[in-house]
Amino acid sequence: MSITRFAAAVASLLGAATSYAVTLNPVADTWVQNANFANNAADANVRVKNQNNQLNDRVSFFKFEGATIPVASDVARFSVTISAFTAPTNMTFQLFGIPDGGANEDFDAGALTFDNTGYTDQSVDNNVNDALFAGGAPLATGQIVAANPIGTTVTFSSPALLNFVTANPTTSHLSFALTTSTIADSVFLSFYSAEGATPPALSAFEFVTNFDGIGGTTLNDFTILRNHYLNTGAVNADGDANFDGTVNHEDFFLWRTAFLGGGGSVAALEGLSLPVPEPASSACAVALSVSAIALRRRRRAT
Ligand SMILES: [Ca+2]
Ligand SMILES: [Ca+2]
Ligand SMILES: [Ca+2]
Ligand SMILES: [Ca+2]
Repeated sequence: MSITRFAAAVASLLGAATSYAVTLNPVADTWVQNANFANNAADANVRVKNQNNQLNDRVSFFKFEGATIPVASDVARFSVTISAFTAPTNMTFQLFGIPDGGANEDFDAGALTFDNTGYTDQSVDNNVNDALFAGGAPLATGQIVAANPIGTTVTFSSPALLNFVTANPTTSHLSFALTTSTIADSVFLSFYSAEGATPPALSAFEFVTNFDGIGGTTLNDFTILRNHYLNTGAVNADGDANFDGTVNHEDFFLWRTAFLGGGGSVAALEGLSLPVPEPASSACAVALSVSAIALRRRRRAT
């Protein structure tokens, strides 16, 4: 084995998990408002709004440098965090992708206005012309409810978003428009901008079930997952295969798929069990390791 190949093999065994997950913040963002020509590029917030009289209609724009997005990603997520929410109401948001080479894909946040974005349109019900965006429809939608406090994060994730993100040429920006389809005259909603306390984030990653970075996906990785099962604030090394911060049944399913796909035996699953803390989640856990839980119940019954 050459030194280069040996080094690559060692790197592979060490399993640098961070190379599978990339989280980006915008290189630029801003919000535009109908009948308002203020420059909002340096605002610590971005805003969306949809009014009956159209005057305060607001749409936000985000630009990312996407060159480091893993092309084999399994999931892509876009998230924004509420920074202000008065006269709150239940709201639905639409995340649109600006096509490669489309108008203002490389927008100048300091110059963007409602009149010159190329996409904003007060005559349609969601303030943007859907047909001009990638795929002619929202890549993903997100919701908040009136009770959501400041600090609530809204996450957008869908196959269309994943496709948009992974198909982006590395020479091209990843740019988005965020609008709301909810018409509400008095609501005042802001999300933190790139200049704010909790910036918008675009993440893309491959599932990683080799939690210890050693020897592929093995029973040792299951032990790690079990030891952190139902923990929040978790990282991949704790068993969080899908990078959502929680170790749960979804991560177990991913581990199981990878374990069996890598030649692990079904028989090896027989003796495994996971904590079952509450009835609501036990249905999932039972589905994961039926035999193990059935055995435990039988033992308890005797
Ligand atoms: Ca900004
Ligand atoms: Ca692009
Ligand atoms: Ca491993
Ligand atoms: Ca997880």
